[in-house]
Amino acid sequence: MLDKLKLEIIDKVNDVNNLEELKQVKVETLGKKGAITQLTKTMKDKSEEEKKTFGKQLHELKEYTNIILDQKEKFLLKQKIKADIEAEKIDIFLPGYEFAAGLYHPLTLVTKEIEDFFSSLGYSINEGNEVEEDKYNFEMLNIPKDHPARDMQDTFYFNAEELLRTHTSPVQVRTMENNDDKTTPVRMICPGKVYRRDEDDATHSHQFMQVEGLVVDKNISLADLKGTLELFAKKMFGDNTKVRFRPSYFPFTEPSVEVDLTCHICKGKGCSVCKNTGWIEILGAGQVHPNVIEAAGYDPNIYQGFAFGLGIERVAMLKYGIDDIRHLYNNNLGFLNQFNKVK
Ligand code: 2U9
Repeated sequence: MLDKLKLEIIDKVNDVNNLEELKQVKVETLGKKGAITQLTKTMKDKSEEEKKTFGKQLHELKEYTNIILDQKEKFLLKQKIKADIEAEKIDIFLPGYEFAAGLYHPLTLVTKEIEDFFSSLGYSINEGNEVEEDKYNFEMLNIPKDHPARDMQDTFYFNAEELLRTHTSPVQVRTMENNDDKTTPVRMICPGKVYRRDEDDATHSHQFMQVEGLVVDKNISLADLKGTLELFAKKMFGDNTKVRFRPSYFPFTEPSVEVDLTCHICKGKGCSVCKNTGWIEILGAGQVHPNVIEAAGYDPNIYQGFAFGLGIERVAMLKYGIDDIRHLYNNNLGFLNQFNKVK
């Protein structure tokens, strides 16, 4: 009788496919109402002789059942862990997520290119404050209080003395002023934001960026300025670019020039970008006015200099063919993503 039960238990354990089913078999055999437990309860009705033999066999069956249930449980557990691992398997060959690496704003690209060029000539790059004093923004640049040149740079004033700088020139004035010995040569550029009370349109903005440069030393002439700007033009707009100087006026330079480059689109033949002239005006420049050299504490009889200035937006617009300055300030990613995509 116990042999039959043993075979039944073996069959059941063999048929089990998972831990749930195994638990059920345990209940059916060794549980309170399980087959083996029920048989144990019949012991009390047996004779002493039967109790000995039957009891021994029943005990052996119970031990045996415990062992095969245990073995099966271990087997099923192993199988489950294996299946779990299979299900969780990470495919290391799946392509990863692409992170946007970020990219430079076109104004930053142009600024960096200008900085790289002038650094290579030994210029330092100086930054100043956007809030300036009338003294540094105008007076020390040979633009006294009643000077008509102030009208050309309609200004945001905080009060009679403080303003938003209208050009980066005060950075150069301060650099010269800070050179205590007044004999140290100056070779610097200053990129940065400037402010003028302009009406905004396709080519004007009340806030824009400039790079100005200044060289002060002995024996500096307009020839040095011309050579420097010629090299600069070729670097920014290509090796065949030519430079043309026209007389102009700035209070802080004398003589002053406006600098045109051959049009990089039509190579000088004439097109809509250069308004059929073949030339594009891009820089202002000149020999630093002796009054400015003197105001900063240098001796104008010994030291001369040249200075130049350009609008970064204008260079970016020409270089990249941008038709409205406002595109540069709108933070439209469709526009910005077109520049120097970093992968
Ligand atoms: C010092 C002495 C001289 C800086 C100069 C210009 C000519 C010039 C304009 C170009 C386009 C400004 O952005 S723009 O509107 N700049 O034409 N700037 S010379 O001259 C200096 C500066 C500092 C001490």
